[in-house]
Amino acid sequence: MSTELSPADFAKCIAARRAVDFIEDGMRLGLGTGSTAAFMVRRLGERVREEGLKVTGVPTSSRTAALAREEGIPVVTLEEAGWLDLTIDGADEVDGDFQLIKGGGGAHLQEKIVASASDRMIVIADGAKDVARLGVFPLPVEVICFGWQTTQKLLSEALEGRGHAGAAITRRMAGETPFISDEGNFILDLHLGQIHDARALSLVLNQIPGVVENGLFIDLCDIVVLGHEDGLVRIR
Ligand code: ABF
Repeated sequence: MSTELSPADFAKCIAARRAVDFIEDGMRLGLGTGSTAAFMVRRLGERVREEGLKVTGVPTSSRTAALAREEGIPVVTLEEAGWLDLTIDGADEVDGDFQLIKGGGGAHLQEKIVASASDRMIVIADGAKDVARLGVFPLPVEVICFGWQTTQKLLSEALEGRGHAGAAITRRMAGETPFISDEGNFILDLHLGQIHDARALSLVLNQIPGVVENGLFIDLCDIVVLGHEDGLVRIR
């Protein structure tokens, strides 16, 4: 496994595979999006095939749904599952209070809904995602397309009032065209540098007209599984 992977992917892979050990027979699972979550889905597929593990999975994106089906994992909708025992997902940053920045993969809206519908959430990541303070990674905010430039202006004004005057806000692109989320919305990335009060900022952002959801995950993550390039996996 470690021969063909880059050091960072190896770290992601060992974290993802270790997290799958938390999965028990009969669980209803939230399946995250991103490269780390993809390692998790593949390992889960191995357990389903080799151990006959009985689980159902609710994917957080169309990409994850396709991978889960490819791995032979029974896929259901969140409505069909009703409630989930466990969500396992990646992150872009995790701090010492288990607060997260997510959404680098453009799926934080579905990911936050699925995580909120779960008894527990495990975040899997390579050690580089473990930070003292959130904010170096640009904070994704999903906004509806209608009036997005007005929303961008209102976001900028709100950030000015929170000590982020002049912070860049960029519309995420997919090549030459704007990135469109699975729900048909735009993603604006907020380049904040560091976030002093993630909980308060999250509340402020979601009050702005046109904002659907932001990538700050507060009080959702229960366990962090971090993989390191030396092969060590740390769980907290
Ligand atoms: C998804 O995975 C996103 O919310 C998060 O931004 C991303 C992390 O991607 P990767 O695992 O590829 O680093 O959960």
